[in-house]
Amino acid sequence: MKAFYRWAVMAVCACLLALPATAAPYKSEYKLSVVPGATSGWGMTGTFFADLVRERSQGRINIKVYHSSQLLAGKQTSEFLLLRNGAIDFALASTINWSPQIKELNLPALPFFLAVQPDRYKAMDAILAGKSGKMMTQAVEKKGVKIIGWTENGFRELTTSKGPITRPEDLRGLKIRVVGSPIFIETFRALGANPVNMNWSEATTGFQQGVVDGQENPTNGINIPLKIWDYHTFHCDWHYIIDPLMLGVNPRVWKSFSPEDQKLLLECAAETEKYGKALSRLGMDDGSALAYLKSIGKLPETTDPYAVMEANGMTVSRLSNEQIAALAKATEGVRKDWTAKIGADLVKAAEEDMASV
Ligand code: X2X
Repeated sequence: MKAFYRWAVMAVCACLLALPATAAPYKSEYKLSVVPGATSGWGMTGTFFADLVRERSQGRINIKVYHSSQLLAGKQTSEFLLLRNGAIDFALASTINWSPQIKELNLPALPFFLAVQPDRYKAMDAILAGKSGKMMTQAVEKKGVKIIGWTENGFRELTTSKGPITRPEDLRGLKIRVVGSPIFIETFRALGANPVNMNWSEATTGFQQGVVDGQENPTNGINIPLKIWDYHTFHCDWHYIIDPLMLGVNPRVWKSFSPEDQKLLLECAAETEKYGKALSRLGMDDGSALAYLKSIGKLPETTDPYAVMEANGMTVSRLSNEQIAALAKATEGVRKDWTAKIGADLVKAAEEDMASV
């Protein structure tokens, strides 16, 4: 009898070893994380990607978007770790929220680094297409998440309830809500403000209750969909940093897709890049965003963000180059300290990429 069992176990093992190595079956649902809500430009971009993938894969790859930090228990800076360990399959994520784990991702948050460029959108595109963009992608992949594309949440503009901001002096003593990432605290302290960390999931309540005097977020992506004018009536167009978005995938999930499906996902990511950038730049670039959204039949109702803000009672301060230069000067020390933390080679590569346009 014993011999029989031994034989049976060996036979089963042999059969298992002889089985062809088939790929793991696809999941019935892949979870994609997005920090803000479904009506934000970022949220719409996440939905665009998921819909496109479902359509092109004829339903084989079913990505469900979880907006409003639902998969993160409200803690946006834990997203990278949850994606890496597989609790989340995909994320359309801001460099800001992953920068506590990946120091290179602080590059786009270097204050006034892009704002002083002759064409700030071209500068961003040059970074993503150039050596510095590759260096950021590699830094993320080295830490354990696959990047399949980039897009954009937009340049982050300041909104406040206490009066127009055009000079560093105007910010003195103002309580400003910022994301829980150290470079933000240092930037706003350098400007004389009093920065307060708050997760986005709690920020709107904070604005409502007047816990803070201001905040910074992209105009088309967040401020307009949120109707920021309900809380803050002053908008300062200072373009002080940009918020690029990454399309990240858990590497084990990525490997489970067939080569054809990996190609399909990369193609969908490339279209998502164009869509997300156009949404964020609409009414603020040379007209390319408007033309693109028109061409794909996805033009929003309003195409002039400045008119929308003014129609809703906001005072919009569009800063001159001199005013931006004065604010940039006040944050010189932050750029210097953070260049060392980010890596001088990466900052230099970005400068070279921007100079190439
Ligand atoms: O928290 C923010 O301000 C937001 C929604 O823009 C980010 O997640 C970086």
